[in-house]
This record gives sequence, structure tokens and C-alpha cells, in this order.
Amino acid sequence: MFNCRVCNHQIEPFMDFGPMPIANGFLKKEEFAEEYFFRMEVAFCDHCGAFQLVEQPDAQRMFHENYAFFSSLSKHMQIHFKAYADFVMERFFAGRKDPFVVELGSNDGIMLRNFKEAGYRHLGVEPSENVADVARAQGIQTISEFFNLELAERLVAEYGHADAVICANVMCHIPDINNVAAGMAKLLKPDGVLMFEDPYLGDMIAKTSYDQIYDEHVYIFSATSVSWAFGQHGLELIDVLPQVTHGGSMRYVFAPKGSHAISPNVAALLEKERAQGLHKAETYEQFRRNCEASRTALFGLLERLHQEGKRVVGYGATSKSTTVLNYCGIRPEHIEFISDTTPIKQGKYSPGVHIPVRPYEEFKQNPPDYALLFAWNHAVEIFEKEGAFTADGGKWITFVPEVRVL
Ligand code: JHZ
Ligand code: ZN
Repeated sequence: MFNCRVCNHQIEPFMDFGPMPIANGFLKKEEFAEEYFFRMEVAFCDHCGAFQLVEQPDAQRMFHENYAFFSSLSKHMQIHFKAYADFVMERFFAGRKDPFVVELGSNDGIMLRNFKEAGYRHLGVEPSENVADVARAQGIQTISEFFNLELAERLVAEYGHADAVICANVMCHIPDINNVAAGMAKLLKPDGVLMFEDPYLGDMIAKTSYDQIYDEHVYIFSATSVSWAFGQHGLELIDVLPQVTHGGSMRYVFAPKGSHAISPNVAALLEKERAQGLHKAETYEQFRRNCEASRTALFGLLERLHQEGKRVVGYGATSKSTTVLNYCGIRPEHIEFISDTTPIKQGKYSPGVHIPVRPYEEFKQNPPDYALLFAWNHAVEIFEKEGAFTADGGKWITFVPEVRVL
């Protein structure tokens, strides 16, 4: 039993993924002996609807000056964040005098650069110095701190209240959601808006995409759970917009209670979540069984290919792949290397399982028989550019929504 991180009710974990390393903790050989592991168990709170990790490593272990994930490496994500910024500017900034936008977890500036180019006052809050430096080098105003109520008070004193507080793939990383929601309510103008998007629980359950669960993702949100959590702090859910990014995400828009009209999308999604059974324990029991079946199928396939002497290479050393590799018991003999375009990951080893991460050029020069698509959320972008691999007889292995060879 432990207490829900959002509402404090007593809850019971329903699934144990076993010992897990830091998902973005790519490491060198000499660091193997000291590698940090935590026990990755998940629980669902039937009081407030929060799907959550029981234990999460300290923030400083995950977000630091060597953070390995740079948002701007994907072309499609650059287009996505331009559209997100346009949505904010067109829907909420029209007619406002000198609006001010704050982004939490602004990474390398992939979203804020659009506000900067449009001439808006902006501020990024990004605790990982190395990714923040990339944003600063482009003239995007960024401070490197963790956001909380205390920082919100300092920001108000220094910059004034915000017209919009925005995030993407950040809110679900922050364990003390009550402190952050209180900070956001403090930072916003009385008619300001808060919005964030994160991987969506409804998609994860529907697709058995259990690899969304790793140390950084302390929550997998639904409209039901976020409206409960932020409602505690005087913020009301005024709109919801499904996104295709990261394998199925949801953008939630909040505003101080009574300040904005509520879109009919909100009631429709809450209803849909009930119909999907997101409030019921049985749904999570079924999810656990689906994960176990997926693990058996993927491991079995990789064992068979190994026995047949086939070459398998991982495509994309994603955070998500850390969960798949460790949970499924995959070993270096199953996967020759993982190809990735991120310089800081190359030449290192994957967390826990220690599969080498190699530059993309090695994949191109020596294509394997099978590419295991760890970056399945970027499938459209990747298939667009890997036509030659398929044309030459290369095969893809995917595991979401089910294990298949394409
Ligand atoms: P990608 C990260 O998750 C971590 P990850 C974080 N916790 C989160 O929430 C989401 O992002 C937003 C490489 N790649 O985007 C680049 C290629 O090699 O699925 C990346 O290392 N070739 C903040 O890590 C990885 O794959 C390509 O063509 O699961 C993709 O990581 C492409 C497109 C990517 O996020
Ligand atoms: Zn709860």
C-alpha cells in the first residue's frame, strides 16, 4: 500500500516491471558497476484517477547537465511544435497587449523559438543545462531551474504574471503535481491559460504501449485525472485536443475557474474515458496481462531470430526502449547495436541491458536483416526516409500495438 501522489488515498500497485535503470542513463563501460536501479511498480488510484509510478528516482538523477534527449532531432516534432505555438498565439494571444508566455521543460527551445520569432515576450524554464544551452545560443531566454511554487513567486516578482503557461511532455514528469499546479495558478493572469500535452492513458491502454512507463513518466494522464488534480487549485479544464505525437498524446487546456467558456470536447472525452473503463481496476488487470503477452511474443521472436543467425539492430535509443529491453529480458546477443542520431548517446551503452549505441551511419553502411523499431512513435518520419532499407529486403519489427514483422 502507498499513498496516491495526487489525492493521498491508499492504493495498491497492480504491476511490477522489476528493477529498472534510468531510462536516459546511457553509460560507458566503466560506469556499469555503479549503475543505479529502482523498482518500477505502477498503481492506479480509483479515487482521483491518477495512473502513477510507486517509486521515482530523484529528479537530479534524471535531469542534469548531461541530459540525453534533444527534442529538435525530429523534423516532424519541429512541425508539431510550430503548430502548437500557432495554436496558442492564434487562439489566446489575439487582442492581448504584449502577452508573456512561460514554457516549463523547454528543452532545446523547439517550441519557444516560434514565440521568439513572432516577437513575443517568453521565458523557458529548463533544469537540464546542456539542452537549455542550445536554446540560449539561439537567443531564447531560458533559466535552468526546477519549477515549483517558490520559483513561480520569484518569476511573478521579476517578470509579472503570464498570459500562457505551456508545456509538452513535461507535466507527467513532475511528481509533486500539487505544488506545481499551485505554482501555475500563481503565475497565471486571472484570464491566463495553462496548457500541456503528454502521452495519453487511453492510447497506452488501447495499444498496450507499456514503454511509455519509465522513470521520467511518473504519471500517465487522462482527462479525468488532470481535471481532478488541477481542479484542486482553482483551474478548470476548458478544452482537450488529441495529438498523434509520442504514440498518442492529449493536449489539456486549463484556465482559472469561470474565466473561459468550456468546450463540449471536455464532456465528450470524460464520457469516452468511462466507456473505455479507465476508472476500473479490471482495465488495468487486463493491461498487465496484455503487457505480459507482448513480452512473451517479442522475446520469443528475438530468440528465434538469434538461433537462425539473423542480424537484428534497434532503431532509436529511445527512453521507451529502456523499459522494453529490461522488462522483456532482452540481451546483447539478441540485438547487435542500437542506431541513434543523438551524438551524446553514441559510443555508449543502453541502460541496464548494455547494448551498444552506434551512429546512424553504421545502420546505413551495414543494414541488418531486421530493424527493431524502438522509435515507433516516429514511424511515419522513419519509413519515409528508410525506403531503401525495405526495398533491399530489410524487415521491421514493431511491438505496438502488437508484436509484428513488417
Ligand atoms: P523519442 C523522450 O522520450 C523523453 P523518447 C521524454 N521523457 C519524453 O517524454 C519524450 O521524449 C518527449 C532517435 N531517432 O522522441 C532520436 C533516430 O535515431 O521517441 C532519439 O534518441 N532517428 C522527455 O526518448 C530517439 O530516436 C530518427 O529518424 O522515448 C527518439 O526518441 C528519429 C526520428 C529519431 O523520445
Ligand atoms: Zn488519487
